[in-house]
Amino acid sequence: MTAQIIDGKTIAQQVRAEWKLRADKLKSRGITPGLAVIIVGEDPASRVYVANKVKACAELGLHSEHIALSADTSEATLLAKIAELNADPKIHGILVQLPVPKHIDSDKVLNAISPDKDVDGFHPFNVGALATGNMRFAPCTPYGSLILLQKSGVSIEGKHAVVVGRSNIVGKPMALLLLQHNATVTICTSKTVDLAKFTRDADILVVATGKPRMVTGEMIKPGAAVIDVGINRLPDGKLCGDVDFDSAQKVAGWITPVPGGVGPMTIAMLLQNTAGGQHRQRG
Ligand code: NAP
Ligand code: LUD
Repeated sequence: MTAQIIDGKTIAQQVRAEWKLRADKLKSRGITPGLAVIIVGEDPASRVYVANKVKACAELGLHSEHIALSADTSEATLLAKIAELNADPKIHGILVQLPVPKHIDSDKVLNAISPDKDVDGFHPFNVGALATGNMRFAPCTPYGSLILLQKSGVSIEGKHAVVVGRSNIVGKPMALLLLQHNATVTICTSKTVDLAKFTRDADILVVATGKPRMVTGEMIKPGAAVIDVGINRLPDGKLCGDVDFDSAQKVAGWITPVPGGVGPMTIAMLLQNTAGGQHRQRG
């Protein structure tokens, strides 16, 4: 079997085109959704992602503010900036790109963003809403991964979904979204004993570990849908996922490539959360 490649770039483009139409309609009613993206420090990958987010906003005709703060910015300065944006009526979405430098407490920062402008879906209020089945803003990367499965015709209900990784930004919200769609969900971590026993039983396998090519074809159930969230830069400068694409694609039924899989969806879902969530500030 050779897997069907899930083309994240094309699907992200479709999502963006749908939201362009809706953003145009909002504009004709005098509403321009606005996103503020804050980056602290000089991490090259983060800079690329943030620049792409701001560019994507412009393409949709959204208002955006790109706030680049130096790596030595104090936590207090960052919190003051967030407070200012919370009160700014032009801004409907606020995102602080992670990671932030070590001297800043990321939980404190995420808690400071108004839950009504939390387009990343990382505020505990929105995390709780997702966990109780009352989704408001879903985190962009897992939400985008869910859309990839749905748009590829992968059925979720009653299927065994295995999520490898339990981070707050990917693994945990991914598991909650799959559960919400009636999958039977298993979450694996670095402490899981005999990982392959679980991955081999997965109809849907989502891998978000940050370990280059750690899931190989022999760990995958024939015909499974494999979502590779990982983005790793190899010494030769090339990107690779957490799944060994070459061996996995011979076994899987569907698979996302890296690049061109989940990454572009993260940005598309951010646009959706910004344009689709703007009503939360208009009462
Ligand atoms: P993270 O915070 O480092 O979490 C990694 C998770 O993987 C942890 O829960 C860890 O378990 C688990 N893990 C590590 N090694 C493992 C192993 N050998 N077996 C089983 N589980 C293992 O990473 P993250 O933020 O979730 O990101 C994961 C990957 O996705 C990274 O490559 C990142 O660059 C990428 N990413 C991509 C996007 C995108 O838009 N495409 C967005 C976000 C992240 P413990 O909890 O036990 O330590
Ligand atoms: N922090 C994210 N930190 C890192 N890949 C992203 C990402 C686009 N607050 C906050 O944006 O959602 C976030 N919110 N994240 N990430 C990772 C994570 C954050 C990662 C990849 C891409 C966003 C992306 O466009 C392209 C692809 O996979 O095809 C490749 C881009 C390249 O480097 O060539």
